[in-house]
Amino acid sequence: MSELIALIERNQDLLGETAHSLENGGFQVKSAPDFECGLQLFIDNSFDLAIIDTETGLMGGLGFLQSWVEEAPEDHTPVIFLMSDAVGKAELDEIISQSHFKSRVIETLFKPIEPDRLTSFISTYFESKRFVPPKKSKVMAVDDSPILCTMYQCLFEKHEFLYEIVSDSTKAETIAQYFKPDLILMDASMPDIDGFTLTKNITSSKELASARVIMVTADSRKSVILQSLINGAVDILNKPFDEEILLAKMKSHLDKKRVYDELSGAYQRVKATNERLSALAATDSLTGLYNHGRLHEYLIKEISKAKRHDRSLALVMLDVDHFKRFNDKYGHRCGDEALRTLAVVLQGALRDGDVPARYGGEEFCIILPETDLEGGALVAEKIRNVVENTLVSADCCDETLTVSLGVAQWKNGCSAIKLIDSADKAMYVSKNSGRNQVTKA
Ligand code: GH3
Ligand code: MG
Ligand code: MG
Repeated sequence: MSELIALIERNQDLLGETAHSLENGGFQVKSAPDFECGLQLFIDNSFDLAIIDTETGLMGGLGFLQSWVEEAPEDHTPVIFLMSDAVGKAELDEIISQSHFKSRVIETLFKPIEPDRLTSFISTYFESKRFVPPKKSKVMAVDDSPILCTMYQCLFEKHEFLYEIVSDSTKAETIAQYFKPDLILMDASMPDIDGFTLTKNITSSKELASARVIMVTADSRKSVILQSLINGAVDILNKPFDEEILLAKMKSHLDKKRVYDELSGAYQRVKATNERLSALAATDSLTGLYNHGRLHEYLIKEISKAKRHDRSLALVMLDVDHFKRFNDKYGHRCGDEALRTLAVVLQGALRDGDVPARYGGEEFCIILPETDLEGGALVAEKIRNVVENTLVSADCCDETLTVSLGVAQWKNGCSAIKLIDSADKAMYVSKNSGRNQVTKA
């Protein structure tokens, strides 16, 4: 997502050219020609950066920022001031350094300003904010030999790794759990617990599954190599080893680990976004209930379950009575609030497993698994009664609404569409018979 920039500039030409240049640079821009409109922009949006013209007198832009700081002290939008050269930079810096907002002002630029240079300055600013220095690699060595431990320590210090050196194999697992190494140099043969068992235990824990283990062993037999790999090591190094080769192996595996971490982080982010999107796609934004599309999917599944297990299934269709009149009287905002309240009432009146959905407009649908026509009619009557006695929106009115309902029971061979259709027809019978009632199909 591109950054959103506020641009408050009285000079119309500069405003237009700067906005155009910023948009070409990939930013989103919202602009205002004066401080009054600017304040409204700040109230309505959350900006990543604000460019504010101080205009002729110094206090214009600074005064504006001061009032915004008082209005929204929690907002920390960084600011670039645009200055005419009427006031010296030293004087301006002095005033800013004494202000409450000094930490937010990242730059003051003097006119004439070339829009494209300003855009490139801002691009560099955001790039530097996005830059995260690569983190130091964490390495761990497990070895009962004091000589090797000392040698590892010198090597890790020299190459600035974050490290842990463990000579007692019984402590290795615990230390690995809290240190979370990227790479482990594991001695194969140790008293108490051998390197194979440790490797297996460590790499089979979820948190350390991606840690790279290099088995260090004096035994070069094929069986040892196989045992190392089977237990989760990614490489083997034979003792005595050359320090350069050890370092080359370490770097190669640490590089691979870094790429793996980046990819798996990106995968997790994409997965989380997809989950959010599919939840959004399945729910109605006003009420949070399942939407029309999801209702159909769900109903088809419930019908096949009812068929498979020879169970009953009922469907209730509900339409708010005279809702147009309500909207006309109290306005759509209050109407929306009433629909939200109705959704809450529905959820409260239903048992686990019953699924309410917004069919569309002021029409709702409820799937009632393991419920027959009589049971469905009882649920519908309960809802009718609760709605009739519930204030729909304490904020805008002290009215209650009523609803008309139709109930249908699924029968073998009946499709989802047919079932909805028969509940709908029953609901219209309720409408035509005076509303605020339940009709069975
Ligand atoms: P009836 O008793 O015959 O159902 O009358 P009604 O006025 O409820 O029915 P009609 O179909 O004439 O009008 C439905 C109204 O519902 C009109 C429409 O503006 C309103 N409506 C539909 N969706 C929404 C919504 O999301 N928010 C609000 N506030 N109103 C909505
Ligand atoms: Mg209606
Ligand atoms: Mg309707």
